[in-house]
Amino acid sequence: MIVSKRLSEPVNSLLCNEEEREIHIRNVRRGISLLILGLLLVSYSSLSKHQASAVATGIGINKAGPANAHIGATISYTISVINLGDYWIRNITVTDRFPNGTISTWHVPDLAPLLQMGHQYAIFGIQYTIGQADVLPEQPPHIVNHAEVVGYADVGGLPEPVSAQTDFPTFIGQPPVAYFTVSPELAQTGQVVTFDASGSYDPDGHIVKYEWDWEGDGTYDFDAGTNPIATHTYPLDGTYYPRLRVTDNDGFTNETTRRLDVMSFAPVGGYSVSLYHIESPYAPTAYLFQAVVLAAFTIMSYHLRSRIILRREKKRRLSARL
Ligand SMILES: [Ca+2]
Repeated sequence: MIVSKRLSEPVNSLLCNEEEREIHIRNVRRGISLLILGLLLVSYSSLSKHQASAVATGIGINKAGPANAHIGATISYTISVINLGDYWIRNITVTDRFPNGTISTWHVPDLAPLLQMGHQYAIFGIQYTIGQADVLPEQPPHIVNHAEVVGYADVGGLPEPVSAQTDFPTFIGQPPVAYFTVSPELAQTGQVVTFDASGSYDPDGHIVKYEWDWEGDGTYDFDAGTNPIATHTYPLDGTYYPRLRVTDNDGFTNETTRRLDVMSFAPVGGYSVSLYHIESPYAPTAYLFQAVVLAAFTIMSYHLRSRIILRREKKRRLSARL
């Protein structure tokens, strides 16, 4: 209304003097400027309303993956692309990038026009082994997986570019180190064997769980909680490979195993002695043996052919043979 009123002023002032005429000319110019500005505003406003009401386009990208991982671990991410509008989206390219420059690209089929927004259309899975170079220097240490999708919404035959991107962080921790000792290292059947995992540690946290697999058969038999020391008795002789699994406060685990020989002692005249063959790094050219006695014997000498001679005060001889 203001614009139109000022426009009408010059028409009514044609008979004014020269000075008034210049003023009116300036008013005319100002009025025209305001008119143009007003038209621009009206055009912009109507255009915005048109876009909001009639053109519903858009594309989204979501990603899922592990929140925590450690260097050397192979992790999996999934990427889903979502049509946020009611139009076909064509010529779609999904690009996935890690900090070290590893890039994966997918060219995917058109996204169909959908009756409802937010429909998830495609899922891609990628596997990735984390390297030291991937870790960003910020604290806490993490890696970022960047994914983006670009395409064109087919709006009345006119391609309208659509795109979306996302950054997915995975925090990097260090796994614990599993270590334990066994006492005694050569056990008898029925003897209580003590397992001590106090030497286990976590470089960037602490251990929250110790688990034991007594036979090394892959099944963990005992959850010791936060107690690093446990005991077990083997009823049968044999060679076992007890296994320890430790879990740290980030949920990372580590395992280790060691050999344990459990022997039945054959009594020899009221005393007993056993001889064990221990794995040797020099085999088969050299071997290691260990003798275990159940009484207060003193090993006086070892004979060839894997034979040992034991002697007590009474000079009684015992021998064992492999
Ligand atoms: Ca840790």
